Amino acid sequence: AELSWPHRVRGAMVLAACGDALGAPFEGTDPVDRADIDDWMNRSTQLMAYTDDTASALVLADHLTRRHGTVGEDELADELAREWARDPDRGYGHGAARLFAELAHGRPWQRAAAELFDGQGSYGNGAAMRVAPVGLLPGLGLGAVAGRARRSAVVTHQHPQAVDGAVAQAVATALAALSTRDTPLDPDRIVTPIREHVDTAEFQAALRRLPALVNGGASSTQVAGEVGNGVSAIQSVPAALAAFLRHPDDIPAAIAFAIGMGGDTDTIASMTGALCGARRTERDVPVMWGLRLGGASRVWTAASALARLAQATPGPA
Ligand code: F2R
Ligand code: MG
Ligand code: MG
Ligand code: MG
Repeated sequence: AELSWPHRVRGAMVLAACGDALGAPFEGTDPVDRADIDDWMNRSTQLMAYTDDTASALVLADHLTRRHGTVGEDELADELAREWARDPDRGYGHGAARLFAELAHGRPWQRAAAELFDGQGSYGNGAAMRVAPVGLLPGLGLGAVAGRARRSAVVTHQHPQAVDGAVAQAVATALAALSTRDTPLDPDRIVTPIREHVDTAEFQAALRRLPALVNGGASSTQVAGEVGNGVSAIQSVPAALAAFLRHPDDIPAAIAFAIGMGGDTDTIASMTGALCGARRTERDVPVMWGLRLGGASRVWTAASALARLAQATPGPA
């Protein structure tokens, strides 16, 4: 029988944090050393630290819990900036750090976020890397998930591809959480509904090639070569989705695949972790990863509160 919904919420939150912490030492490395990844993932007993990805996902999870699943842009901008100010050394992007410093000085998010990168707005994956909690409350449907993802994104990321990245990752998380464990996943049946919710032609195109790549058994290196492994949303979000679709029911294999791509490894592994955890639940997360995760109790507390909300709101049982 399917495990109940709250287990999937805790699975996604905990595995997103573990993916972040497992990928962090390799961030910016390309190519990565497979033996080093294997040692760090499967043999090390060292403490591991989560980064900005998890710090901001926890802010969003707490935000949703407090607001019964809704997103309030002004409040969220303030909460993200306060988390950055409290703990600025978690490896934030340069644009993100500059933005949060401005928000902390009282500048409105609308203007500060729009002015980043010469007025283009950030196309980084910062809105996608924190968005999983939105996808874990799919009771009102995928359209509502997409809308909340958009609202949660624009407070920091105004480039349309960054917003699409958040929408795609949130909808993917919802679909993973709604999927039946151990029943083979058809990549087309995941990617098609995600494509219905993204706006830009560029993001559409980046997603369109995933099913063929995944069905063709592409390696980590091949996916990175085709899709990219960089800090932009348009590369890293499809990369994480590919890692999940290649190994939807094997958590260590999916995380190794994600880190094996190189590049933005903490973020790709974290987004992969959210998807795998939403499908598999927290019971399938390797116990040693949870023991090694610094700040695990903060993750568990936020995840459990969100899980209680998920159970209390409409949606799958
Ligand atoms: N920032 C990092 N990693 C590198 C530094 C960490 C280092 N290891 C350390 O020890 O401190 N990781 C984190 O940042 C990514 C999320 O980034 P976010 O939140 O989107 O930030 P930002 O600054 O807005 O965008 C990231 C970079 O993308 C480039 N960029 C974005 N928009 C651009 C545009 N319109 N034009 C040109 N470039 C643009 C810039 O280089 C930004 O700095 C995650 O990987 C997270 O783990
Ligand atoms: Mg990070
Ligand atoms: Mg509002
Ligand atoms: Mg990163």
